[in-house]
Amino acid sequence: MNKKYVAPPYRIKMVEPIKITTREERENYLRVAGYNPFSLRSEDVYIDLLTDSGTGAMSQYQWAALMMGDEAYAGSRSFYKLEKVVKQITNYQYVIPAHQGRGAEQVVLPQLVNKEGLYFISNMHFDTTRAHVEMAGARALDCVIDECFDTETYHPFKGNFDVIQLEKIINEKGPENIAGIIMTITNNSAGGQPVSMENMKKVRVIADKYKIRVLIDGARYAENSYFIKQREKGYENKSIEEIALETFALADIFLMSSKKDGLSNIGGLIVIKDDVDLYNKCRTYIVPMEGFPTYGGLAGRDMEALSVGLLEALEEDYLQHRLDQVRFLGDKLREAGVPIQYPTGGHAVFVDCQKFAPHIPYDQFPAQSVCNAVYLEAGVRPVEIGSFLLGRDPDTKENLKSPLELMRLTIPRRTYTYAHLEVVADAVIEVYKNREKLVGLEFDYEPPVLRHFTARLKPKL
Ligand code: PM9
Repeated sequence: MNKKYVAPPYRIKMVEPIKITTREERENYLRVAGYNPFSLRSEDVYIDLLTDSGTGAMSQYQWAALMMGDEAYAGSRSFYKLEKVVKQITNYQYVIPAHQGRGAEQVVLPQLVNKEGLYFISNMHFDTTRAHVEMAGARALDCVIDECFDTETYHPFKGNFDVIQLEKIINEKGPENIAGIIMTITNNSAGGQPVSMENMKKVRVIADKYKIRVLIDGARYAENSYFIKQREKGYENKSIEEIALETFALADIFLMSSKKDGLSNIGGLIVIKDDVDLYNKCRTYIVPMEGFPTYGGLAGRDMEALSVGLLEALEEDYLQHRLDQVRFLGDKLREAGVPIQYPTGGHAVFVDCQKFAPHIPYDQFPAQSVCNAVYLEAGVRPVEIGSFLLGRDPDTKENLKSPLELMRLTIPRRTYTYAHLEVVADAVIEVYKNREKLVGLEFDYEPPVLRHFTARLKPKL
């Protein structure tokens, strides 16, 4: 193993067998799945890189903690343990659990939309966040720096806000029409790319100037903090905990899918700095949506596992190995000439499919076509992040053209080895060599919301 990539700071105590299938079998599975890897059965997948959400391996300390779960409906001991950890990490006052990230979004976002014609502005909204913004009756605008869309050129913080554009949008729409600024850290949709502390501070200054609240969509805030430590001047000697605290100080609300940097298989968080009115509204609204405010859709044991996982995710040895795994796969692909979002981000390698399959038009979903080919090649399941995911304009109903057509090879936490990632690299490189044979896709069935999860497609011959 190349010394540039550190070995895991853990050893294996339990194994989960995975099945190797033949190409013929995979052709059948994919056809039955409507050419949408979301509809594959996981037992028909050899290496599952669909998502890093809830797919990581828990530590012995988390498994042990599960046994301590207090399953009381109200006032569970496990809730108070979770609350203490979250307050320690964030320095915020109010904590409400939710069953996962979108559970937190469905409770909080409608509270912030009190009239028609409101907007949220983000560096880049994640798809469920965008969906909840729109379902609450507002509109979601993205304003990330241009460098984000230039996949070849190095930039240490491709997730940064374009702060000039941000202020321009606020003035155009009117500050009274901006329901919130959402800092998505890391910026999932364009490569798990980090946002710098300097940039977040500038966003806060603008938000204060126009009296707009700031939300953190922080599913991967620990990875973001590690990038800040590695890449931003002045943070080399700060701990990840210190960087995280400084980050949270810049916002008012923290929404978390804790299936990522919570190192848990399920869970979400609503964390509010000091707005007691908002907290009370969320506490009321969560009851019919998710459950009583001391469990919010989680079992007591889930809250126990999360309390431990949140702290483990801040450990530097763990973060270094995690980001090295992603870099390892990215380096292998780049060395073979495969176009990827460079530098690699926190949780995945994103392959640039506009460059990979330029002969497939955006509305025939080039990245989805590459994902399917990689599955056929080696049983590896990637996911599309492009025009298929983006969906249609809510007003005109036209297919939106994504600025990037990406195949995401998402690395679950503490789950696969460098050897698995070599298999993945070989598969992608093989498909790349035969890329002119790839064909576009068309709909067989298109659901009205978040279509990429359940749509059925067929090759456009
Ligand atoms: N992200 C992901 O794979 C899981 C759903 S799509 C397979 O990247 C951010 C930045 C996310 C995110 C989920 C959510 C929603 C909010 N913000 O999935 O509801 O990356 O826990 O979180 C996924 P939940």
